[in-house]
Amino acid sequence: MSEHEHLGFNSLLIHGGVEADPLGSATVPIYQTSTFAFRNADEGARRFAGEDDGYIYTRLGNPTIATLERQIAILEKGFGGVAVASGMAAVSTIYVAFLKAGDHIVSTAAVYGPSRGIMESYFKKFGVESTYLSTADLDAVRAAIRPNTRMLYVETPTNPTMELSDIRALSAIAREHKLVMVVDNTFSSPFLQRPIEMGADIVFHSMTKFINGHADIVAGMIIARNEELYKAVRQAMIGMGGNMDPHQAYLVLRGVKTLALRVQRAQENAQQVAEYLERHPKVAWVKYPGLKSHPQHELSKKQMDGPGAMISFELQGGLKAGKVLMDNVRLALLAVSLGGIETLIQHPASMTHSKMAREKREAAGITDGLVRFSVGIEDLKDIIADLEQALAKV
Ligand code: LCS
Repeated sequence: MSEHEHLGFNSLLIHGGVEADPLGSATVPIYQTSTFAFRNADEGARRFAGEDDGYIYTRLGNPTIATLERQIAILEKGFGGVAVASGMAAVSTIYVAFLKAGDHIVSTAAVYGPSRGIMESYFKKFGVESTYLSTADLDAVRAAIRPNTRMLYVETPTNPTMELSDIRALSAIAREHKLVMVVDNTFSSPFLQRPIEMGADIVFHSMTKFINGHADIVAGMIIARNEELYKAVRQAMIGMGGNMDPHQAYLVLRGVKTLALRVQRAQENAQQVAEYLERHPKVAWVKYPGLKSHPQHELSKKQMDGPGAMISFELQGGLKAGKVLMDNVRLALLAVSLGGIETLIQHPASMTHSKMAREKREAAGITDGLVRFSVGIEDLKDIIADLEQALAKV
C-alpha cells in the first residue's frame, strides 16, 4: 500500500493496488479458477497454516479479486477490503461478522429497503434487536443506545430521502459506547466521501452503483479500518460464502478506473437538474445536498467532496403526477439501481422500498409521491429536455 500512498485519487484509480504482471499485461488478468494447485503437500499445509501467502481456493481469495480489494481499500483509506457478490452480501456479511443473539443495532431509518428488511426478519429471528431512527438526530441516537447495543449502522446520504448523517459526530458516539461504526458509502463512492478518515470502522459499497458504474454488474465491497475488523469480516465472508467471482472483479476493476471522471460529470449534471426541478412550478420539493434549500447543505460541504448525482423530488400532484412523469420520460430509463452512466428514474414506494410497511416508510420520509432520479453522464440539455417534455404531460 505504501508504494502508492503519495498518488492522487485519479492515479490511484489506475494504479492503486495493482501489482506488475510477470508477463507484462497492462490489465489485471482474470484468474478464472476455483482452485490453486500446490507444488507439494508441505506447501499445501503451509498455506492452510497461514505461513505462506499463496492462494488456496477462490472463495478464500483470488489474485484478480485481491487486486480489487487492495485498490478499494486504498481509495477508502482502510486496512483491507473484502469483496463480495453484491451490496446485500456486504450487508449480511457485516451483520454476521459483528452481531450475535441478544445484541442491539441502532440504524438509519431510511436505508436501502432490504438492508433494514433482513435485520427485521432474519436477524430478528436469530435474536438481534434493532432501532431504526433518523441518524441525523444525534440526541435520538444517544438516547437509543442500550447496554446491549453493539453496532451503529449509518447510510448517508440515505436511499432515497437524501438525508445526511454527521459521520464524525456519530463515530465519536460509537467510540464512546464501544460500538462498531458502519457506513454504507454507496451513494457517494470514495471519490466524494471517505468515512474511515472521519472515524468509521467499517465502510461498504454496493459496487453495482458508482464504483463499477456501467450497469453491467452486481457487486459489493467491505473495507475495514484495522486488521482485527478486517479479519472478522474476511472470516464471516468465507464462512457464509458470499464471495465475488474473478470475472466480476475484472469488470469492476475496469469500471472503477473512470470513477472520478464519471462522478464529476454526473454531479455537474445533477446540480443543474436539481436547480431546474426546484424552479419548476409542477415540482413540490427537491432534495439534493448541492441545493441551498437542503437542510444539511452545510454538513454536505463538511463531510463530502461534492453532492453526488442522486436527487429525490415530489411533484405537486403527488404519486399520480409522478406516475405520469415516469411513464413519459424517453431518455431516462424507468429502472431501479443507480450510479451508472445512464440516467434512471424510479418510484421507491412501489419499487425499491415496497416491502417496507407503509407506516415505517412514511416515518422514514419515503412518501408515496417521492420520485428518485439517478443522473447519468449524458448531455445536460438532453436530460433537461426529457424532463421538460414529460413534465408538460403532467
Ligand atoms: N446499499 C445501498 C445504499 C443500495 O442502494 C443498495 C442497492 C444496496 C446497498 C444493495 O446492493 P446490491 O445488492 O443491489 O448490489 N440499491 C438499489 C436501488 O436503490 N435500486 O436497486 C438496487
